[in-house]
Amino acid sequence: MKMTFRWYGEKDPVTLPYIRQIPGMTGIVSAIYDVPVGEVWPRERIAALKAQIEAEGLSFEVVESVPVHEDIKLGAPGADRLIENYSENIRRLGEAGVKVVCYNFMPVFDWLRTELNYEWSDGAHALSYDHETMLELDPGKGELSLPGWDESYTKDQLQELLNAYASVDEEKLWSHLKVFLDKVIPVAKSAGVKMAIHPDDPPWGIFGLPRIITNEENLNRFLRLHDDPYNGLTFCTGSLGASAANDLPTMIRRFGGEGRIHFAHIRNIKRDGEKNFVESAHPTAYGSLNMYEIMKALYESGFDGYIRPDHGRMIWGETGRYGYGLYDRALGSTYIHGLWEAIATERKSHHEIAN
Ligand SMILES: [Mn+2]
Repeated sequence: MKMTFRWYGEKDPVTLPYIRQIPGMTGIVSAIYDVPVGEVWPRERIAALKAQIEAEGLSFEVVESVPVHEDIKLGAPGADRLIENYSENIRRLGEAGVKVVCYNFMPVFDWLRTELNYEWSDGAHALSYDHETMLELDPGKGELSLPGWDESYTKDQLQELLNAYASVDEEKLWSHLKVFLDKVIPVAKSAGVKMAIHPDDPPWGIFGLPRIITNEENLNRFLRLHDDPYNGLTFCTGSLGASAANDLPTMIRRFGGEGRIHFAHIRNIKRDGEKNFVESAHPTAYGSLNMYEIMKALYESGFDGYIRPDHGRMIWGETGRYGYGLYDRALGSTYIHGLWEAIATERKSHHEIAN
């Protein structure tokens, strides 16, 4: 297990010197954020990012994300050229020493919440999702008012995109994903870069948009689409855990046991009913997920990939990027580290006794 931390570059109020002070922190997860989706990242920009991170004594081996252009997901004309650009990015990242690339295949929105400042009883703030409220925010119905998204698209752009997806159902999205994987995975393999798809967040379809990376059956279908170790998963506990039907430890043992989990996002959520949840503090007691069982399943499946504390709450007066403050993610990292140390120590002493 290699502990990492997501960093959004120069504009991130959380600085690299602070991140390096988190106990056990070894690496940074980042990306080139200002090159438009679909274009190739300049080699010198990748090299500069790497140098900046390594100057702080941290490694740069995980990229999150290399975003997939909507035309690839739509199977639109021009998808071939965009997939070639995507492949070129993977080649360049491999040359720079990147080992894992996280990406997702969610149409239009890569995460959805109804509130960015839900207040917990202790005064901490977190992101939350209420399904009834989400349905009322349907951007196809009227004004665009989606928290976190109303500045990313104009109303017209969004309507155009939603119209384009009207003819893309789940099966079409699967077939476009296969086209993408069949071209990109061989490139990734020769570049030494493991591809790790992020599950859909939340793991169900919304506004008529198809979502397919959602549950055990679909993760298995995804891995068989292009059955190669370089075609793997980012196992995001908060995303998959939003659905109570997902048995996370069982899924980790199954796919991790096959060596297909390359990156883990560890966070907890508190479910309330079938499709409502609030992001919680990381420890088991605060949410609906058993973090000890999750970490034990990762350990026992032989997980040796990258891990990061996923979203944290905003605490201690911190302000900044929703879900990505320093303090609560640092607490999460230390908690995850503690679980791992305890599990590893217990397993090793059992092993010594047995031998
Ligand atoms: Mn995640």
